Amino acid sequence: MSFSFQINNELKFRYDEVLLAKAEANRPQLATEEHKPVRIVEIEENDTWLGGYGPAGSDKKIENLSDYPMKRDDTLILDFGTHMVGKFRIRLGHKGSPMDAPLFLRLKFAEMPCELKAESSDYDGWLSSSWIQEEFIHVDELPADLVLSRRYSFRYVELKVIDTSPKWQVTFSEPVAETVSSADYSTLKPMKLDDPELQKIYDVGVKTLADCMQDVFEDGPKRDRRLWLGDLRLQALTNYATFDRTDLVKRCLYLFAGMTTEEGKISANVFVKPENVPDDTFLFEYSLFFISTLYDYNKAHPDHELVKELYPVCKEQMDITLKMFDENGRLIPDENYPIFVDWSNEFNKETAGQAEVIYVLKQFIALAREIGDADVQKYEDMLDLISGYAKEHLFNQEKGLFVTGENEYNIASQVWMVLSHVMSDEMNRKIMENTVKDLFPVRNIATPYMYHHIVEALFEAGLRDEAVCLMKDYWGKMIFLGADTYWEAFDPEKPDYSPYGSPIVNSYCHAWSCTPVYLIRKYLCVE
Ligand code: RAM
Repeated sequence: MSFSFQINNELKFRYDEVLLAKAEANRPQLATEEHKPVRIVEIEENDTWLGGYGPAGSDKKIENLSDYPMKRDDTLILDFGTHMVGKFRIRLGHKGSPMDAPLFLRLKFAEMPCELKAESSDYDGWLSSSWIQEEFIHVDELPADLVLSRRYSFRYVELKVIDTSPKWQVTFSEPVAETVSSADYSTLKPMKLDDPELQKIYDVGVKTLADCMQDVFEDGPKRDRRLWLGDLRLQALTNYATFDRTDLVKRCLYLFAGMTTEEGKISANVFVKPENVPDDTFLFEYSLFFISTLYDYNKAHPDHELVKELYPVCKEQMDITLKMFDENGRLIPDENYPIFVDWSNEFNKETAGQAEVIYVLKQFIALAREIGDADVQKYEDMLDLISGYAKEHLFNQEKGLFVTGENEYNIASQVWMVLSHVMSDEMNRKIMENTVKDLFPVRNIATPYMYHHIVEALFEAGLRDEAVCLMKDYWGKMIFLGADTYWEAFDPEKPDYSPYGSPIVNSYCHAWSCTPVYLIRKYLCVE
């Protein structure tokens, strides 16, 4: 995917009010909770933390917060102890002479300490700088309760006094984070693992999912704070293994189904505030993953009525996708409908894209059979053609690997072909063994989203030890680098990597990274 925005203003969307009313009816109640900071910290250079900065204890005690009057350029950092999603308030007082000038204050909210060290004025990435969680506020009269109206995603809050006056100082007391989520921990399926490392990986995954569960499955509560289809598919799978909020999945399915283009194409993401609006951005496989999400839902909670209701949306999308194949069954990619696979663009994605269609087409056929679609044979034939092309033209017998583009052999092609089960189980095992032998260690993969698929393919191919090892190396490394929740992007070889040109707008609680929970439940726990 190129680093550019898609702008398709001319596109017309259909709004299906019946489906959107059902999306509304499945809107979950959000629960709120109040949290207090656990300590005051300094942010210091520390190589063991992401970006080279970590929290360190301070001489200041949180219980004495109001005893620390602050003046021009003073800063203080509150540490809430773990990741929070919610609103922030604090009481402001003043000390010294009468208040002869307004207070000018900057507040910064950070999920990771390195965000506090980055200066927003230096930011020149391609995503809006307005995502940086920072407020500049004037207060004319003190004392006052500063109640910020926006929702933030953070563990740390930095209070920086830009100015008071030489005659008086500001004091702070009663900071509170009022968190919000639709994840209900009382419904959480408990998990006790013998391996403490895996237990930690599991628990951080649950926290990541919970903090992204709002009135839709958000991709990240810091950014983009909206419903993306590729993220939804993985969140829904993890949700079935944990909180099991079926209403939230249904709501998200109805939102996508209720707002397709006139030809039936499904957006990559939708906005729900202030009203439901589909984005004019499209990713090749994200559109398709609507079908997967419905298929997975029906597997977790069989619901024939829902399948019947949403099948026409699946069918239109599948038909749009199948038109992108030539008569031999080869996918002809369209750069205006990019195959995503991962944020990295350092590898060819065509074979992975072909495999993703096989993966989804099989699920689609299962849905078609369930509702008794008379066209099912047509789709079976397409599956044979597309799978046949993959086996005959893309698989190199000698290497035991799939090729892509100009004679390129990459991990993504193998992984998606294995996940699509285009080959036999025995062959899948060989392909992943060859992948480990010839293509590992993993390089130039930038997201937990793609690492998820690599680990899953290893499990599917029966390489359990390799799967566990990669999961520990990758998600374990995020924990080692200070993660309370998993990140949107992480390349262990380039920890400062950002798809957007600066880590200050990266999201450090990102739903598509919560999947070790699902993988552990599915492949390591025989319940
Ligand atoms: C980003 C978001 C989202 C992801 C897309 C492809 O904008 O982080 O989670 O699905 O990229």
